[in-house]
Amino acid sequence: MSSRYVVLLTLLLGVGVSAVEVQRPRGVPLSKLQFYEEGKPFTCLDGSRTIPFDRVNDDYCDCSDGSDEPGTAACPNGSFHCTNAGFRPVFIPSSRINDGICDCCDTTDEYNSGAVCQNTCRDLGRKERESLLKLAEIAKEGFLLKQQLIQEAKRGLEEKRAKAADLQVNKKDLEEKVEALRTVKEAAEQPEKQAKERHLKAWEGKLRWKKYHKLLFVQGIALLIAYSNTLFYYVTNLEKEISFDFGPSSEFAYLYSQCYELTTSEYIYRLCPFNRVSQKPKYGGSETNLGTWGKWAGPEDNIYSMMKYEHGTGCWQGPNRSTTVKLTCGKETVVTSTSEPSRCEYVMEFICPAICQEPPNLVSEEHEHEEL
Ligand SMILES: [Ca+2]
Ligand SMILES: [Ca+2]
Repeated sequence: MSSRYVVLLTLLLGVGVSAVEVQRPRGVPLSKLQFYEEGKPFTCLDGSRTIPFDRVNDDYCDCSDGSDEPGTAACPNGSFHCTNAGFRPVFIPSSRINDGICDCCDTTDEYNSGAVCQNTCRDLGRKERESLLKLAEIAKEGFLLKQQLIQEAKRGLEEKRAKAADLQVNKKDLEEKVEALRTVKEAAEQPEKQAKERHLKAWEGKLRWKKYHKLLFVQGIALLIAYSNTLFYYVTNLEKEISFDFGPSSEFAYLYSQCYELTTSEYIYRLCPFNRVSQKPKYGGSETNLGTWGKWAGPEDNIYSMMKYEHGTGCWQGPNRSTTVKLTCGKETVVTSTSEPSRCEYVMEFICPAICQEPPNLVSEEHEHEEL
């Protein structure tokens, strides 16, 4: 069938192809048009043989790769190209040509089956553009939020680093003092024991306490030791926090020490980023650990797109529970779904602005008639 006929048929059927239709054999994409020269012998695209041009689309399979029948169902391995002007071009297996089911949104696969197909390409294209624009809008707002998060994280972490460095100095100093006092305290608690250390002798010598003085002194030291333990704990936590990988610009730092919940019909899931994931039955029952913070686990080119939480509560006769958290861009920070695609391995979808990338300019990306 000549390409001229295809165009004529299309016009007669009134499917309204408004784009400039390049004449070509049915089912051939523009990118392969050069191999189908009207009137010249055709060489199968795999090079296996050369045939006269009138055997292209003659409904008889001549090429082993199916390339002589791009527009009929004659070859079992052929593929048909729908131009789908207004939407996305697509290849379908040639067995779907004239099978009575509308596969191409431009209706071109059903040219001889009697099936009544509506051209839905423009509608689909419009919907796709609308949803892309919407996504771009979200990405844009998310990306702006991310810039704020980066600024805040920078300030926060700088403060914390300075504080940690400061406390580190105090900690050393305090450690020494506490150590000395501990010895004094122990000695004071055992007055009958002969003091052996020099500084202890000095203390004992200077202060001839009565019993209750001694008691007060011991309690005071105990308090001081408790205080310094709290301080050590605080410093250790602070150091732990600033040692986390919060992303290239610390954009994920705001998630630290936060928790996000998702309630399903049965469970309450809880994600505490950089800490742990858990699951608790909605109507009472104990919590199950679905994994503690392991690492960033996205693909090499986007490593911050996934988090891995490992070594959760063991499954009966199975592995320890673990959770993969998939991050997608959005204005809010929220867990949107959880699932258990394979036993004891959970997947959590998590939206947060920190993962947003600078959105591309969509206006320059309109490609209604792009060909594959
Ligand atoms: Ca043929
Ligand atoms: Ca079809």
